[in-house]
Amino acid sequence: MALLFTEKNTAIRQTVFDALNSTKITDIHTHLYTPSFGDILLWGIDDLLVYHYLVAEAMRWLDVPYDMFWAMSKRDQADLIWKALFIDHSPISEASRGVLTTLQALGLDTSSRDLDSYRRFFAEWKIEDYVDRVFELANLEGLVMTNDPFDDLERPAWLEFKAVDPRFHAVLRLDTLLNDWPNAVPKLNSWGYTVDLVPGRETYVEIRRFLRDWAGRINAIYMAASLPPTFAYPDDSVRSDLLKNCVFPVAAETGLPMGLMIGSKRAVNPQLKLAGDSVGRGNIEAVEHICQENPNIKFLLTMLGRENQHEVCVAARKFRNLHVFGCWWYVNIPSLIEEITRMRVELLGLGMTPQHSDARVLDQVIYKWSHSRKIIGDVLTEKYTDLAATGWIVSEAEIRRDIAGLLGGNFWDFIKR
Ligand code: RAT
Ligand code: ZN
Repeated sequence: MALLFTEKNTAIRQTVFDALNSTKITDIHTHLYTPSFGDILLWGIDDLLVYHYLVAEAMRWLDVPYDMFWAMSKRDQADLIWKALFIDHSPISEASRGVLTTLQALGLDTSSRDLDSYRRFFAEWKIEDYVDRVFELANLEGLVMTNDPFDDLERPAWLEFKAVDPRFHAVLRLDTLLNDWPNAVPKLNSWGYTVDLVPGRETYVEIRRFLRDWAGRINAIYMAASLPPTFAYPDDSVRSDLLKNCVFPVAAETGLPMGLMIGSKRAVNPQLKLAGDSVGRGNIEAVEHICQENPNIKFLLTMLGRENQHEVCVAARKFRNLHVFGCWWYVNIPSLIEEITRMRVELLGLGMTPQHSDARVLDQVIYKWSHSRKIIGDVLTEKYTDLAATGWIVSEAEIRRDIAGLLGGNFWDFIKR
């Protein structure tokens, strides 16, 4: 029979970490691509170094003009960032430490600081083998991509029907459609969907057809959009109109959940490109309204503002069609992952998905998961220890069950519900 925990935090800790380390993860939101899509799947030391989280940090030390930086080769940019963030200063930010955690896990000597030797290491790998190695090191079972049909780099790959690695699940990302309608309209028309700048009945029909077509083509497991802090619903915007008349009806009809990622303030400094987006506090009222109005649709929710995290938990207590996930982007740092995970456990118990990686570079799943696993483990150890103090006996099998839920099982249950 099961192991009993009536005291010792150390025994609990051991069991929690054994379970965490041996449970395969589904990473429910990344920006990675199936290897058959070619160069848009980023990996290796130079891509790790030019990650936009690090670009933003390096730019604070560099005085190179933005244009000049962007005109440089990836390798030269990486050299600059390496010098600014790893050599001239100690790499203690979360994103720079992450590079070192990754290199170390791959067996490289981080004490050598020998960037060229790291480059030689990556040059030896074939991507197909490397994907397997990274999955093994991160203990991933599968991951979820971000797939926007308006992305000119990605769209052709889908239209050519390239084989998708079954570990890579697709998500129909609706950012362009919902956040940039004036630019979406001419493209949709050129693809054979007859839509008007001022949407009406005919446009709704066509957008619903577009959503069904693409959800089917990419075999999407959910739809999603990142939304600004000002996101309101309902309001008199085209976005609300499209959500109400196109996205929600298709979600209801297909059973696909809709992912809401609220709080990204785009291009606060456009010269930083991808690194130039910021954060703002979002409105939980919009989420409450949406969940209330659409009890037959499932919603995934993550919010970017630290200030929103408490009300997110409370909202999830009110709506069982709402699944909270991940510590997104600027809250994906150890101090806040700990705070948010503890808060979620206290308010929602195990009914959520505590983390996703948001990896843009394949290798990042190694550090993002190793750092998060440690924090999730610390929080769970504390909570099971508190439980033991009440006299409740938790078995090892139950701890494993709970952790399997947190690392992907709850997400799949929600998707399939
Ligand atoms: O975390 C990131 O890399 C951001 O740039 C965004 O992509 C964000 O995660 C998003 O999904 O919009
Ligand atoms: Zn993302």
